[in-house]
Amino acid sequence: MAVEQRVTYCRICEALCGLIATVEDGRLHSLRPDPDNPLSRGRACPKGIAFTDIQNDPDRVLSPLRRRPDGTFDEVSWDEALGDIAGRLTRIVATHGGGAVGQYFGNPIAFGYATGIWSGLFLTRLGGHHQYSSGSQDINSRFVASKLLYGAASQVPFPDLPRTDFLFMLGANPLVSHGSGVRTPRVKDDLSAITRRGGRVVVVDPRRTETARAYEHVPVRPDSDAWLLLSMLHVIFEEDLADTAALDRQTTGWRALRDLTRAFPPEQTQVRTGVAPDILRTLARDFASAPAAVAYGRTGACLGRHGTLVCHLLDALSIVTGNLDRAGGMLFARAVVPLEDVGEKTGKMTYDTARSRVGGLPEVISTYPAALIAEEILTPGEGQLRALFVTAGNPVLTVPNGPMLEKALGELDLLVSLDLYVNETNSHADFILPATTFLERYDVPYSFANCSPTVFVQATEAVLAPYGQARNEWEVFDELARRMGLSLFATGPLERFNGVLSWLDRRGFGRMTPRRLVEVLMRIGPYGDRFGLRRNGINPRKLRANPHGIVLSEHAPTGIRDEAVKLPDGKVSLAPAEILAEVERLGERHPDNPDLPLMAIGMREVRSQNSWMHNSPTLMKGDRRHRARIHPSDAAAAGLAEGATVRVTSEYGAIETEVRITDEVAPGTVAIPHGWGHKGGWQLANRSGGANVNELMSNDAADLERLAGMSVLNGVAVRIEPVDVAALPHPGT
Ligand SMILES: Nc1nc2c(c(=O)[nH]1)N[C@H]1C(S)=C(S)[C@@H](COP(=O)(O)OP(=O)(O)OC[C@H]3O[C@@H](n4cnc5c(=O)[nH]c(N)nc54)[C@H](O)[C@@H]3O)O[C@H]1N2
Ligand SMILES: Nc1nc2c(c(=O)[nH]1)N[C@H]1C(S)=C(S)[C@@H](COP(=O)(O)OP(=O)(O)OC[C@H]3O[C@@H](n4cnc5c(=O)[nH]c(N)nc54)[C@H](O)[C@@H]3O)O[C@H]1N2
Ligand code: SF4
Ligand SMILES: [Mo]
Repeated sequence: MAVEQRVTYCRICEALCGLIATVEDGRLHSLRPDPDNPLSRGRACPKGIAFTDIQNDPDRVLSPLRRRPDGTFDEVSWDEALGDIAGRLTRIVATHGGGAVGQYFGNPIAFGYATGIWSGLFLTRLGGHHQYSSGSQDINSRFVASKLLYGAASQVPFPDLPRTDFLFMLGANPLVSHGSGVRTPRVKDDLSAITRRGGRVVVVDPRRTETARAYEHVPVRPDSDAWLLLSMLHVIFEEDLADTAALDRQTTGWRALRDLTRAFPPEQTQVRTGVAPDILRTLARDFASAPAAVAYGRTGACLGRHGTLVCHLLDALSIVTGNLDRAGGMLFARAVVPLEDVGEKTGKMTYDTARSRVGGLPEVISTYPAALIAEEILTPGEGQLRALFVTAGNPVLTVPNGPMLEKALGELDLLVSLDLYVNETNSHADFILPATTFLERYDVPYSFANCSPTVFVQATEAVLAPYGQARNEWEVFDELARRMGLSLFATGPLERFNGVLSWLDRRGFGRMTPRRLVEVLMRIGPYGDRFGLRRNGINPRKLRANPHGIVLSEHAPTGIRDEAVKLPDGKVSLAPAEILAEVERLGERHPDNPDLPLMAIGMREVRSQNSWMHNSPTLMKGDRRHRARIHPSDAAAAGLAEGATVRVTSEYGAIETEVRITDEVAPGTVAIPHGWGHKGGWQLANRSGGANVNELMSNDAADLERLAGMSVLNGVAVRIEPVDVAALPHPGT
């Protein structure tokens, strides 16, 4: 028996922890943390280790599936599947034009560099513009804030955790999520090191989360962060705590921002936020006077009714206190693989260059709100969506109003999915194509991996040959293009990479693959060897020789604002018109609905990954069920006992799930995890019950966050009531 240990890294979440795979005769035996990975140093979370269950899952799709009229699937050959898909697509494009074709790409795409580029090229080559992603349920508001502040949608500034004295964290729970928008595989160590050296970690969150519990918690009412941040800025300006020298040097518009905050003293915003003015004032003063401080937020900041504004104000807090682009503050990312730089330089990281057909919402880096997919399918007329590719996504569970999307998917002329499983979305597909897992492909991280306080790079070869007939996603798009007689590179978006491409051509590199592209970019990038011109630079050979990864610099660079900010004057724009208008709109909040007195927010669980790891026996061990967290007083008022079934009703839908009574949520707040309520090909997941919280969310264009078209998933008005009368508490017991 051939047993081998192979060094690689996990691509489930942004920590990208180092892993060692034990491979026996071509099959994965087990995964363990890599002690020699310089960043994760022998740490991995339960999901990373349990990925063995996914890799070897008997429910995994390992050959192409084609739908039969009765809704079941036949296994077919790749040749047959691709031939059939190419033929059907060709007919759709001939009849309705390329504008009828679209794609949704899910979260796992962000962990590899190849699929996004190739599927994007394919769609653009067809003339399609219906592009959607999980980003509109995740981070697009952050991208838009960056576009407005820095002129660069790809700049997601991150906290310099190893050197900060004050981390102000709003709407993130890294002890569970392991960090997002900042790469910090040993996040617990990084946060505790801050307090150990005398600094502070303050967590603003409606729930007393795992992270809030470990540090200082400031409870806040859901979706009130804009008011809270405006008040913090108010205090900082009012008490002359702003670093005006830095503001003059680095920014424009700071006086307009200051004037704007005048209307938001903490005494007035308390009714929204629930934060006492003295607490807020002290917090603002402490933040401003810390030697180095940084404000950081993630999905809790991004998914409310004013997500873009909140992201903007969070950055403003760091900037106004002179903490931008300096040690211990908020840092710009300099990409090891400058893929997105190419996009920025060639004007491809766009915002609002076009509007959606339905709802008129702006594109964000060429994608539209995924909440609109259902209506784009159902609304007749020019540009109606008729053929959809779903790659590594499960929008029926992760996008608002899954039931409507499910119905709409059935109206498509063609639905093709590339996935590991039959999930709740692609169970409606005409074809499910088996994709490789991350262990079955070469990778080098880019994008968010650059948001790393220590500059680091690691590349990995595939540690396993694809199981069954699984194929790399990019190869599927490459092959479909070939069968349809399309060249992905002749014209279209790869014109952006034209310099690189013609260079490759001249050197006789042959067939263009994503790996070639990425290796060239890495070599010409800021840490690259420039093909021999820079001796210490990295190249593919060095990466192969250092499989645990290479620390390129202990600290991320500072003083790079000129390079990072892409606005014409090179300065950060603190008061763009869009943001000013959004502050104006803060007044026009939905009136409170007395029938829906509670507010639902999301939460993540250590042993879940959105909707797709509930089929792992290891992760589902014990008492794992879907539960809504409800405060004892709300539970009592509704007559709900621990473990009872609760009906949660919003303006848009209702779900039933189990109650978990806990004072970690404040009265009036209900925290419900997403990604449950399974009915796919994953048998254990199906048996685990639970409900799809996104049935409570609105997919109406008018309800989406206006600047980025974000789904509003936090702070959603609901009411609760018992379902099972038998489970009501007995008087006297
Ligand atoms: N209410 C609420 N809803 C939310 C959120 C929330 O906080 N609250 N969070 C949102 C966020 S942040 C996100 S990112 C989205 C996620 O939304 P999605 O990306 O739509 O959903 P996932 O559950 O991540 O599903 C990923 C799919 O990809 C498959 N997969 C896994 N690895 C691979 C691979 O390597 N290749 C291929 N082809 N397939 C693969 C899985 O089997 C699964 O079917 O959910 C969003 N929805
Ligand atoms: N274990 C695990 N890890 C994951 C994932 C997973 O599903 N499971 N998903 C991955 C993905 S796709 C992502 S994008 C990241 C997300 O990474 P994080 O954003 O760090 O993850 P969350 O746990 O959703 O943290 C969001 C926090 O915002 C809070 N919140 C909700 N509403 C509000 C509000 O109105 N105001 C404020 N201030 N806070 C609010 C929630 O209570 C929650 O604690 O996690 C990644 N890591
Ligand atoms: S924290 Fe867990 S899921 Fe995320 S990269 Fe590390 S091992 Fe993988
Ligand atoms: Mo996400």
